[in-house]
Amino acid sequence: MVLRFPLRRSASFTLECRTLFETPDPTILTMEANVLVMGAENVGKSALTVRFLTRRFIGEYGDLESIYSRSLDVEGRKILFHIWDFPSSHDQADQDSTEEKRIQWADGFILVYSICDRASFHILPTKVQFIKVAREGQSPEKVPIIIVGNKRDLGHHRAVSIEEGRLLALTLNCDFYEVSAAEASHGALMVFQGLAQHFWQARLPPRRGIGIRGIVKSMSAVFARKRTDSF
Ligand SMILES: Nc1nc2c(ncn2[C@@H]2O[C@H](COP(=O)(O)OP(=O)(O)OP(=O)(O)O)[C@@H](O)[C@H]2O)c(=O)[nH]1
Ligand SMILES: [Mg+2]
Repeated sequence: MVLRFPLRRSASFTLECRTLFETPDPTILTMEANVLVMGAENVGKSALTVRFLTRRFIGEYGDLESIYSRSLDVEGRKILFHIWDFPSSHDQADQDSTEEKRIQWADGFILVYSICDRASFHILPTKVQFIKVAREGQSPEKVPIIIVGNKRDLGHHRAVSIEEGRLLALTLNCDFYEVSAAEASHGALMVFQGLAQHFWQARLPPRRGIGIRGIVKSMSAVFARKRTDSF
């Protein structure tokens, strides 16, 4: 089956077979996984994504929507992440069916809030509930959700304590990290390593997922946009 639907700023993408396969070195397993980054406006979804992709913090990210890929070696195993980052304004404008498609595409979810923005924290239970309803029947192990409190460097503006973050994650059966995408890259790395552990434990079965070969925008495109100020 091949499905196509439009992505803002991307032509289309195609459903292809995703596989858990062995590379030429039979001791190294490789897996692919789709990750959806969600959360309120301005919380640092793009900053966190770009940190993981490039280890850099570029400050302003505009309203770019894209799916990026990066592979990560975790304990001798390789995982290829496809990461869908979209602006929160698109989320609000979207119909439920688009949100539903994104959620069905994903194998795992990163829900970002800003520790300086209480409203961005308060929307998380609704988001988690939406995911759980859309993916009903699949155990939490098979649909990992990571809650990330970002902007940890802005402690003087803190509006959500780390204990509240931990408690909410515990209540919703999610993992939890507090990070600063601005300050360092290890927080973003930890988040994706945590997701990788879940995927390996769940051993994603080969199934039809949305492949993105040929349409993934490279990070050089991101920086090209920035250079021309047309971000
Ligand atoms: N101090 C600080 N600023 C951050 C951090 N992460 C992101 N920012 C800033 O917060 C603003 C929003 O970051 P984005 O990554 O664009 O936020 P977003 O969630 O992708 O926003 P939308 O795509 O519009 O929904 C930018 O000015 C970033 O530079 C952080 O960890 N610390
Ligand atoms: Mg963004």
